[in-house]
Amino acid sequence: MCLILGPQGAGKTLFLRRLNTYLNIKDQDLPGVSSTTIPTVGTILVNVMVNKKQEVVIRELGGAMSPIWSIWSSYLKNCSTLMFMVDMSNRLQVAAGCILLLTTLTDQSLATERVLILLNKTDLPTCMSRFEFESLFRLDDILKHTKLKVNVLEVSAYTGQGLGEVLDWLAHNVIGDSS
Ligand SMILES: Nc1nc2c(ncn2[C@@H]2O[C@H](COP(=O)(O)OP(=O)(O)OP(=O)(O)O)[C@@H](O)[C@H]2O)c(=O)[nH]1
Ligand SMILES: [Mg+2]
Repeated sequence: MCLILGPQGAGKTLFLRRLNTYLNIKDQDLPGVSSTTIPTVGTILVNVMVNKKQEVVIRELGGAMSPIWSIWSSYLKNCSTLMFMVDMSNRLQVAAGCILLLTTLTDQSLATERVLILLNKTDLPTCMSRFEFESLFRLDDILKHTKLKVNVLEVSAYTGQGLGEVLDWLAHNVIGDSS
C-alpha cells in the first residue's frame, strides 16, 4: 500500500484523481478532470495504473487528520511507500508542512524507506522554488543522517506537470507490492 500524506488543501485528492486518469488522457497539457474537490474526511483509496500492466493502490490520509497523530501514525506501519505533498504556493503552510514531514520521517512506525516528496501547485505564480524549499527544510542535512531513500519532484495536480515522473517512481518502488 502506498500512502499519501500532507497538510490540508495541499492537493492530494486532485493529484490522485489526475494520476488515476493520466494514462487515458491524450492531451496532457489540459487538466482533463474537474479540479473541484472537497476536504477528505478520514481516508480514501484510489487505484492507479502506473503503466499498462501494473496497478497500485494509494491511500490518502486527509490533512484534517494530521492533528490526530496516533491515527496517522498507525497507517505508517502498513505502508510500503510514502508520498508527502506540500502546497508550494502557501508559504505559511510550507513551513508547517516541513515540521509535519520531519515528524513523519522520524516516526518509529514508518515501515518504508522509500519516500517521495511532492512539491505541488508549481503552476501558481506565488509558488516557492525548489531551492527555497530545500534550504528551508535543510533536506541535504536530513538525508545525511537517515537511511531513507528520499526523492523530490515538482508537480502540478492542475496542469499535470510531473505526473509521468511520479508514475515512473511508483512503478520502480512498488514492485512486489500487491496490497
Ligand atoms: N492551482 C492549483 N490548484 C490545485 C493544485 N492541486 C490542488 N489544487 C486545488 O487545491 C484545493 C485543495 O485540493 P485537494 O486535492 O482537495 O487537497 P487535499 O490535500 O486533498 O486536502 P485534504 O483532503 O483536506 O487534506 C482544490 O481547490 C484544488 O483544486 C495544483 O497543482 N494547482
Ligand atoms: Mg483530500
